[in-house]
Amino acid sequence: PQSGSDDSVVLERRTQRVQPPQMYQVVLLNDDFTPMEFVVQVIQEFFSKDRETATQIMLKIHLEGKGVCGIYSRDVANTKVDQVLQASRQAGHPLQCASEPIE
Ligand code: TYC
Repeated sequence: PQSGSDDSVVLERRTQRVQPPQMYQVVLLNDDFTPMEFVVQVIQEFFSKDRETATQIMLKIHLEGKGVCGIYSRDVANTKVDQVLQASRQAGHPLQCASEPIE
C-alpha cells in the first residue's frame, strides 16, 4: 500500500506470477525412404505411444508431411530429437525430427 498526497491509499497489486515454461512439440517429417515400420517403432519407443496410436501418427506424417509425436519442456524435447536422430542414423534411415516452440 502507498499513501498518495491526498491521503488516499493506492493498493498496488503484486501478481508476480511464475510463467509456465515454454513448451516444444517434437515433430517427425516425412521422407520417401524410411520404412513405415521403423517410424512406428520409433514413435512407440521414444514417445511412449501404443502401437495403434503410433501407427496413426506415422500415417498422418506419411500423408500430410509432418506430425506431432509429443509435447515437452525444452530439454526433454531436445533429448527426444537427439535420440530419434541417433537411432535413425544408426539404422541407416534419413528420418528427420525437430522440436518447435508452441503458443
Ligand atoms: N513415407 C515413408 C514410406 O512410404 C514412411 C514414412 C512415414 C517416413 C513417416 C517418414 O516420418 C515418416 N516408406
